[in-house]
Amino acid sequence: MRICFLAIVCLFSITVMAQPLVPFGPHPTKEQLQWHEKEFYLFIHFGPNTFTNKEWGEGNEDPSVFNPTAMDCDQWVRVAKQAGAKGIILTAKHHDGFCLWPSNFSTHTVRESKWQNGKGDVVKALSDACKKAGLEMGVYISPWDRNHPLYGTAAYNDIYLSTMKELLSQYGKFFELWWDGANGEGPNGKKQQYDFNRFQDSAFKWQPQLVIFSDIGPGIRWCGNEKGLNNTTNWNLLDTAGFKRGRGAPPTDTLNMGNVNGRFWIPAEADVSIRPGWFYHPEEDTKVKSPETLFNLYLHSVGNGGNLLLNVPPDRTGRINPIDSASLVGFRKLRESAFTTDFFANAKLVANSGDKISLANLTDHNIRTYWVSATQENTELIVNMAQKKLINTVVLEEMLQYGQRVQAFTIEAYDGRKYQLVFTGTTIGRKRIAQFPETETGRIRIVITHAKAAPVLRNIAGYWLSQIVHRP
Ligand code: FUL
Repeated sequence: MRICFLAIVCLFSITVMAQPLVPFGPHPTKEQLQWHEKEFYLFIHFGPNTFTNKEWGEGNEDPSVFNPTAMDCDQWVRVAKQAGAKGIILTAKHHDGFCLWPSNFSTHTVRESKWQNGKGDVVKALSDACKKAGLEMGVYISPWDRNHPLYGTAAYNDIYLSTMKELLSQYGKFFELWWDGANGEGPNGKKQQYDFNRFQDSAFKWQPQLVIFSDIGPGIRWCGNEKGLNNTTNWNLLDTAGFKRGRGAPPTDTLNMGNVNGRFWIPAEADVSIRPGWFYHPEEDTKVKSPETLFNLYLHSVGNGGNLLLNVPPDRTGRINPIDSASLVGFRKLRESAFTTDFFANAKLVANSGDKISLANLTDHNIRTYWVSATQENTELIVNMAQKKLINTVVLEEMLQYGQRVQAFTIEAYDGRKYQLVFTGTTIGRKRIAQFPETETGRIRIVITHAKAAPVLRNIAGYWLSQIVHRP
């Protein structure tokens, strides 16, 4: 009888212990997870505005103005790769309605331009260049169209669908589809009632793997500003009920922070231009953001758990200007040198809960391995470094497959007698780059004070960065 009771107890505890780890709350799709790993990719604004020096073309520009003299999409791709960007998103159609491919549903396209005697196709050239180089591509297709004669009528929704179909069925797979919220008047002075439900269903029918960007996703959300700044509190979750794209969008601070208990996994993408404008303007050649400014934006976007979409507009030759590419290369160098020497690499880790063996997963820089705490509140991780180090940065990463769990954490540095608080943070998400005044220490304590469920972390790392984040 007693043996039988013991056997039941054993069986019960084995079953409890073997409980598989399950996601807590909303969690990313396979495509969203791949998107999270991209961190940083380029945006390309290119079209008649490049030649007319405008930001928002009227839609009545003569298509012959579009005439790059040395168009070279391979160069764009080379620059992107040199910068360490993981993809390129092209404005296939901006608000002026000009199509960078010879669309059958518009008379305002590359076909009507002088470029390559009307035989050119920028979308094809870029998609060929990306495929050759193994870089992913996305498209921006502006719903607002200041050229199309049917804009402002129900028939335009069919036109938009047809143009989208051309793009999504002729150039291979795109990783992201970008829907801008702008909705102004068309040539007949009317605004359009966009049929986004149909647009969305059709886009997924043509390319099910797409991650769709807009104010309310469904794949990813606008971060609420065009300065490249994600919030330090950044939930990958958003409530979309009652909201629309454009004017009916959630408030910008909600877009920036997400909703702590949001119903859907819709992470933030921070878009910003390397120049003041989105399109190339020669007078802005002196205003290209420096490598340091770009690195600072990286800390504010990727370092706050989102992605960075950095616009680099080709100039009138059809190439990325050398000033911009030099800055991008400098930006890459800063990222690489900042995160080369991880002080936690050979550290001895001690936790107040959870499995001891898998603690090593936290410092192996492997995104597939992770560590699970056994407690929901006050998870303590002590990092005993091999030597004392001057440190000012700790990078933390959650295992997003299991949902976003961490709500608050602190970082303390041991001064030989006691722990001194150096950082207080809220969310972690995909990556949190926590920076604090430099301190010399051999021991760091990370305490996850609040979490929605037992924290699941995949990586922790410690660095000394010569550049400290500052609010731009
Ligand atoms: C905005 C647009 O109106 C700008 O022209 C640009 O394309 C930017 C990325 O989105 O809302």
